[in-house]
Amino acid sequence: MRSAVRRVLMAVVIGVTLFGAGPGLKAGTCGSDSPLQRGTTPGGTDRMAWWREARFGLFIHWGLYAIPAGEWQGQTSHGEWIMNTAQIPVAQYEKFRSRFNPARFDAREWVRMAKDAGVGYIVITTKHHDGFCLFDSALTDYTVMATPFKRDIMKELVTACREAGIRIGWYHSIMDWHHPDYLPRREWETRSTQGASFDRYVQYLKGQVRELLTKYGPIDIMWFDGQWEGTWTHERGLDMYRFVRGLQPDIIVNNRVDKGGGDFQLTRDASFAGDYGTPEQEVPPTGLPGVGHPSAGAALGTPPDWETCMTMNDHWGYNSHDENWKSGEQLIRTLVDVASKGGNLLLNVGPTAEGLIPQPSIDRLAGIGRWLKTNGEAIYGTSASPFPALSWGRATAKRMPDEATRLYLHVFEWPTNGRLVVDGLLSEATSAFLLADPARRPLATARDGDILAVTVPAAAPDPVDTVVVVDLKGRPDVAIAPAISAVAPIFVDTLDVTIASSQQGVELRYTTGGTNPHADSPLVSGPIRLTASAEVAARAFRAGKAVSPIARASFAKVIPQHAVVVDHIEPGLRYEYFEGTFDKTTDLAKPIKRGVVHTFDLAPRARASRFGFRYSGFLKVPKRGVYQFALASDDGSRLLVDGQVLVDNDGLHSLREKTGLVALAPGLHSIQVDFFERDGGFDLKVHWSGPDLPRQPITDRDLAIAAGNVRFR
Ligand code: FHN
Repeated sequence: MRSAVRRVLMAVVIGVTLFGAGPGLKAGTCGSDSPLQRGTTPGGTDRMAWWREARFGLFIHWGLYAIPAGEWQGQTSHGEWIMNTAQIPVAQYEKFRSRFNPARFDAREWVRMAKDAGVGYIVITTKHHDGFCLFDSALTDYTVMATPFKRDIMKELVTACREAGIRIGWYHSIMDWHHPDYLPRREWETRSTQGASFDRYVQYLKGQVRELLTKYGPIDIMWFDGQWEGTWTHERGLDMYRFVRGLQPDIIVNNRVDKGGGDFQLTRDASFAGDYGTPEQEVPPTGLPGVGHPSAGAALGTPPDWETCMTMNDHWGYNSHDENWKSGEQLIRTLVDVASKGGNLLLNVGPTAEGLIPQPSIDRLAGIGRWLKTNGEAIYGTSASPFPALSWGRATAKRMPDEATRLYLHVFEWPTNGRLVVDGLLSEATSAFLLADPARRPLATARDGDILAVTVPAAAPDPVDTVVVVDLKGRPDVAIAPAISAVAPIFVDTLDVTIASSQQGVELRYTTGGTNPHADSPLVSGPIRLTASAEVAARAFRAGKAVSPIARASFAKVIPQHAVVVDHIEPGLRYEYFEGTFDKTTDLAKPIKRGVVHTFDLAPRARASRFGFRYSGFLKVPKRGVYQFALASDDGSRLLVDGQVLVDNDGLHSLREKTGLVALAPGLHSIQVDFFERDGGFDLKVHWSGPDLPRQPITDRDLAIAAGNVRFR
């Protein structure tokens, strides 16, 4: 396909919302069929307030899998997935039930340990993917009540939590490898799916959620998981969120109730249910839309709430061979890193079959508790750092009375010259001291241009993280490059570019030819309309003096790709179906079946794993303009428009979305999507958005196949 100028960009567009994010969740009271609420109770108070105050939770993965403790037939790398990873048939795995007798389980001891560690809430597995329930359920005998232990562990734990003033959350897996109605079966399984009804399974799932939210008093969190398989849908997620909130309106629900998890398992947009995002085993970097320092938040609205969950070694469930423990120092710094970006840390322990928390976990929790005993003020109830980054550590912050701000400077790398340099801090410091100093003896501060220097002791009082407190007059005034944003970095006619900054009381000045803005450059007084390609630069000024770094962004005017002429079209999308063990879509070679579907539909597959599709046809582009294509898949996928790869989401991975931008003329453009699934969950979603086209799935009304000759203009 020729075109004079063709710009196809693989853009992960940071910091902008392209063409709108679809219908958001509407505020309103919560009931089974009423609109959803996000973050507030029916009375309008902020349900998340206690959760943000807590900042630190304890995750507990416990169940029958603690009995094999990671080992099966000589393999010692299993964890809570052992039933699946060791391919243990249901009938054989069920036998662990008669061996589950954690005689040394003591709920009060667990809660005391959590409280001493400085934990504000506990989230425990009521049922993991293996389907075994640690609570007394009337809906199945696959519970702890049918074991020699015969005690309702959830009841004992929730009682101990309430006595100790610790909040409690239920982890509950949507995916269930035991229930006969759950689909899909594991690939290696031989159980028939004859008569299985996923709808009936969802009734069972909701019935147990009802038990968990009506038999144990007020519960603070529902932590869903196992949402990624194709049988669980966005519609079911919305319904479950409403159902849970209808049972306990003040409860908070994580985003794995629905399918909206995007990069870092943060919720892609407000059309998905869930009160907070759930990054796993990683901490999102700053700079993601709404995540991290206020400049992102300020420009994009309130940063979303999120919580990183993390293991202390390499397994969630107990593995007796896993000695790869993170150090106490690493865990403390991870907690600080998460808090400095505005998130919570949910740190995991995997108790043994006897009901004991492993000693290395106990030791690490105790060490975190000792650090928090001295420095908890710098974590609990804090907000994200006002700095994009600090070379020597992290920062957290708190609003103080009379609009003052308390900064907590977490120093990991102690200065050797006794001078802690805070670069870019323009605010006036009113005082400084070491948080660990009971006498709060003042530390001297000095300003040197954009730098605030604090005189500190020669040696770090705490080599893991010494907290230096700096009190500021007013809100933090930090030299942060302005945010330059637009709906896309390419355009066909005109483009409105927005320049914003979280700094108060500044003039934003800009250039469009790439030169450095100066005090006499044009003033930003609203969106800047581009009619030609431009290198935009922006900087903040106060009384003629530059008070921020320079921000830069490029925007390209492009010529839309021509449409093709097809003599005769029919509705639909051609597909080729493949079976095999693939690592990437380019492995799709010999199709075993062909046909026509209405849209990107996996239904023609003959099995639930090791299969692939190639879809091809024509897309009816309604208007001239820039279009964004969003391709979400588990496992790999690629999307081509007019024969060019526009989105490459290939390889083995869990559900994730990538996007691409392209300028198109109105009319028919060839579209191809390649997809493969290896094992486990699978899903494929193709969305697009463009001029007067908010984000939506590509459906049969947008697609066609050629029934006649295709001619390129
Ligand atoms: O498959 C589970 C896994 O076993 C564990 O429970 C983690 C914890 O967040 N969640 C799923 C993996 O994403």
